[in-house]
Amino acid sequence: MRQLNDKTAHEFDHRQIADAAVATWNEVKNAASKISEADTKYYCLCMLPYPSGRLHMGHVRNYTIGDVITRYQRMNGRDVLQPMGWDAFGLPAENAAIKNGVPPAKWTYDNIDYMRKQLKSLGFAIDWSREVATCDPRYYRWNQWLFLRMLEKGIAYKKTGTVNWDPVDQTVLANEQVIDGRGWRTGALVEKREIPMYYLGITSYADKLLKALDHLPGWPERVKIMQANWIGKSEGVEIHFPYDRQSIGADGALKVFTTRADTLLGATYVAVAAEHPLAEAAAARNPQLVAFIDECKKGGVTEAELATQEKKGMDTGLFVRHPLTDEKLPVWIANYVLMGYGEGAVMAVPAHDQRDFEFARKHGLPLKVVVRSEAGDVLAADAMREALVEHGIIVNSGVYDGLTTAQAIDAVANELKKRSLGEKRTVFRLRDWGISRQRYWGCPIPIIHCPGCGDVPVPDRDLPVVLPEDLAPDGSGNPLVKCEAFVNCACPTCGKPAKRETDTMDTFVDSSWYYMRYACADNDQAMVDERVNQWLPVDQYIGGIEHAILHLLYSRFWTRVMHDLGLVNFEEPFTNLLTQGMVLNHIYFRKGKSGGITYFSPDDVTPVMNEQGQITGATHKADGQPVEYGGMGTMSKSKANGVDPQALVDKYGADTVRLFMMFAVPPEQSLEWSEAGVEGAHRFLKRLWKAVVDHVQSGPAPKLDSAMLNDAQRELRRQVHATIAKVSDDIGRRYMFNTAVAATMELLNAITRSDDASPQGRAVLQEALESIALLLTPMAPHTCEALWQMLGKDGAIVNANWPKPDPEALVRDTIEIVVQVNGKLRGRVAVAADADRKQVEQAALAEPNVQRFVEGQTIRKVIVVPGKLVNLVV
Ligand code: ANZ
Ligand code: ZN
Repeated sequence: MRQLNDKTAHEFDHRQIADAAVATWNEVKNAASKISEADTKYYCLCMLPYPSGRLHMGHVRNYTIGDVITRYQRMNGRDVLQPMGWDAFGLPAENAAIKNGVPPAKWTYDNIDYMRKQLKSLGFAIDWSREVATCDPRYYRWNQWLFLRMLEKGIAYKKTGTVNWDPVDQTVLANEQVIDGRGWRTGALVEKREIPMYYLGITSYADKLLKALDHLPGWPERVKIMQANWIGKSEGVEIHFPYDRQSIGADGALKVFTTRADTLLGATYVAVAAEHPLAEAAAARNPQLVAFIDECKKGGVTEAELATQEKKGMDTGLFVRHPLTDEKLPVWIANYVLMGYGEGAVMAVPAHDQRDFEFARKHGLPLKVVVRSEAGDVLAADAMREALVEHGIIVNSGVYDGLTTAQAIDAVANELKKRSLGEKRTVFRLRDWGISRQRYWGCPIPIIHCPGCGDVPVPDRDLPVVLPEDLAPDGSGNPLVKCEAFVNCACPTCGKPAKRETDTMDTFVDSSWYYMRYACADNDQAMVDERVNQWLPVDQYIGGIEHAILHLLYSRFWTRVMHDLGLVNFEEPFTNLLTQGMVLNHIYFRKGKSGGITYFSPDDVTPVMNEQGQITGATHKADGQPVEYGGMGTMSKSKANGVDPQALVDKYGADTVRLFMMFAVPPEQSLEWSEAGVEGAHRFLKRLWKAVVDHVQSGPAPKLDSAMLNDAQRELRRQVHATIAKVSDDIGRRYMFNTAVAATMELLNAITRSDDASPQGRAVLQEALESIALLLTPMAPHTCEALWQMLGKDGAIVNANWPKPDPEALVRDTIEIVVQVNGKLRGRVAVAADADRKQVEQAALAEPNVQRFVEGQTIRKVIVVPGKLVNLVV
């Protein structure tokens, strides 16, 4: 055990305290994770950081929450695993390389070294022996291996996909590199390009992923809703519109998907996506259409862009036939129809669909009203100012008139089925997961392109396909393409010269299973082993809400694939999920003459407040000129309102920072940064420190004898045990770390108020201070380690047992309760004044005379009059 020196024993010197605590923890191997019996394991996982260079406050908050839970569970006797790793591939490393010429590998590994040190300085009980970096070939080898297994099963496949193309830099851009439709570096208008890419068939798991959400009670409701919406299950009808032979010149039918088959008789045209085969067929005969289709293909590919763009369209001159009336309907190309959803074609019902309505009005297409609202009249098409989209009663539709929307959908679907022109169908909004990225700093896709054999999977024995680490991108595309040593290889099948795939995998692949690898990080023979089944699923996962959809959905999918391949025995990776809130700070800015905005750090301005103490503006410290106040917002570099955790750790020590984070608000809420709050946390630790120093100065306390306590001593002891009960519940069950800290603060107030130097007074105080130290260990472990030593305790506090409330100490006062059996007085019992029904009932049944009267009988009813009597009816 590392001893504190004399000086430390009197002053609260956070550096010395931390050094001594860390030395102690290293000796007792506090963070080591070993599984003994499966039923005591507890896997506490925080989302792994991207090694951007320095920790930010969001990391500190995330990892402090994880560490509090970890330490609490360990003190409660669980075999805890808390690992850490690095989500180390990705674009920022390439951007840094473009800026400084440093290869992404060096930049990344340097950052990892620095951030690892930072994490260690925060005192997290991380088992570093399991560290994983996703850019390490020993890790990504298994991405490649599983990709090949998916390829064998047909879960991974190749098809053409659309990417953003920067025509000036001649490179593919990630979505986040497209700003207002232009390349981030060149400002050139971005084009869409079709290139071959690899996809993972997540859509074939869509239904399972959706249904299983109902069996994740430990997940926040809003995350489950976001996932369900993303999966986007839609039940509707597929309808076939036979081709008009004369105009199209071929047999066949245009398929559409609709959720409103009840409006079929209101369809006045059909619309297809620009990429639809019918659009292409029409364009072959009409150069104007070619130009229009090209125009549609320009612009971004994100959904937000598609939703907001102007509704453009063009008539193809082709017709299809209405499946029920045989009427001729024109085929239009419309930019609001997505190729990737349903059939890439819609039956347009302008009277009842808003997009169709806007489109029809713009292009002079007719409206047919076929639904009226339940209470209302049939609307006149010409007078309509927007579509009537609500469900209602069918009109102007012959045999379907008078049916409700739901009834008509069924009737129309039946009729279409009879005619073989359609049937009910379920479609998902979820798309297959395109994993090809035309980027250097990622996991190589293990495929070799051979002129003779085609696309040949790299044989397992040749894995990993190692990414050369000495390349530095310069902005003009993927440097792998120019790296002959990487590209040129022999075909594994025929041995002739061939070329390696230069696309790398989406970094979401890396984060889809890293949490499994921690359990078996040292296995260089297999992706996973039995230890994964022992530790997993993760008992508590903690991370930001920004990962609510993609990361969690991909991880759930990846886990199911591994389950179906027989690699793991669980289907869902994360049993409980906690999404912590953001860390916010004040935003200050000035608008420039040309409209540009300059942000200022809160450190560089003096706020101006109104009478209510609210900030209304500020002045800049340097020039004294006014600065505008933008309210509270997420800490970010772009808003200049970040606070560097390192500066705070250096100034106040890790425990202060940890304690402030936990004390300010419950973990799911956003946390408003407050320097005053940090100082408050610091003062509290100093007060606690002083209370212990004062106490131990009079030598060891005598042994506590609860029978000897006076009223005041009993009351303080009661508060100690009530605090133990509350903090245990707050940390262990409710995750209300803020009220847990508040309860220990109140207890410290009670301690400092009592000034009892009698032997039993000091004994109670000793117990109280030991308890506070134990209860605060999860939040402020360094300080509590020192306090434990000062209080004369053996062993490391981080390995001590979590305290249990003494029920006897909790009894506030006893009162006498009358016990009746069938209304007759049979005894009196003493119970705690605050005893609940159950306790009162139990005390009554334990009374010997009462027992004689109820013996051998079933108690049919128990009537409790609180504070007065119990009547047992037999
Ligand atoms: C006719 C209709 C009439 C529609 C009506 C709606 C209202 P959800 O619920 O999201 O699944 N749709 C189908 N495929 C499309 C595509 N590829 N691109 C754009 N829109 C498409 O939406 C299903 C509805 O979205 C379908 O029902 C179709 O329009 C449209 F009064 O068909 B509806
Ligand atoms: Zn070959």
